[in-house]
Amino acid sequence: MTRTVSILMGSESDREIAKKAETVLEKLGIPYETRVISAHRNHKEVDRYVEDSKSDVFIAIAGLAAHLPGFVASLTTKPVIGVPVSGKLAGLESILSMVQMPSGVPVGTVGVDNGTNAALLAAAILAISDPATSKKLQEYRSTGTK
Ligand code: RP5
Repeated sequence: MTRTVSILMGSESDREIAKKAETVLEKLGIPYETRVISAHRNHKEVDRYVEDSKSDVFIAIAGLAAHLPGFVASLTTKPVIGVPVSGKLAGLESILSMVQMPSGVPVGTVGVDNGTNAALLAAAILAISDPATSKKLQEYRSTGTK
């Protein structure tokens, strides 16, 4: 069965971070789809998207009062990886919104603007049940590529 990843971002302004994740997933041959979808502006759309999605892992990229990762996590028990985006407080506001999710609704959080690590973590999750992805991930990591 093909495993897929959804890359969600709160705004078009987050696109460069999403591209970092896309680049890694492409190198690892992991199918993905990317959407601009805001927890603040289109929450019903986010709800529908997550409900209907066949993706195995969600990467949610957001800055400022970054509710997207937490909202996605509230809608699914699949893994949600949050990527804080550098904003008014250098991304501290968004990193805290992800790291400080209440117990019971986790968002696995990577560093500020680190779409690369989000994709590598998503790949690591998929690799648990997919030997081909595991092999590609080991090769990628062994090259030291950032
Ligand atoms: C968040 O607010 C987005 O994820 C983005 O990082 C930030 C700024 O959004 P825009 O004002 O550029 O739409 O919702």
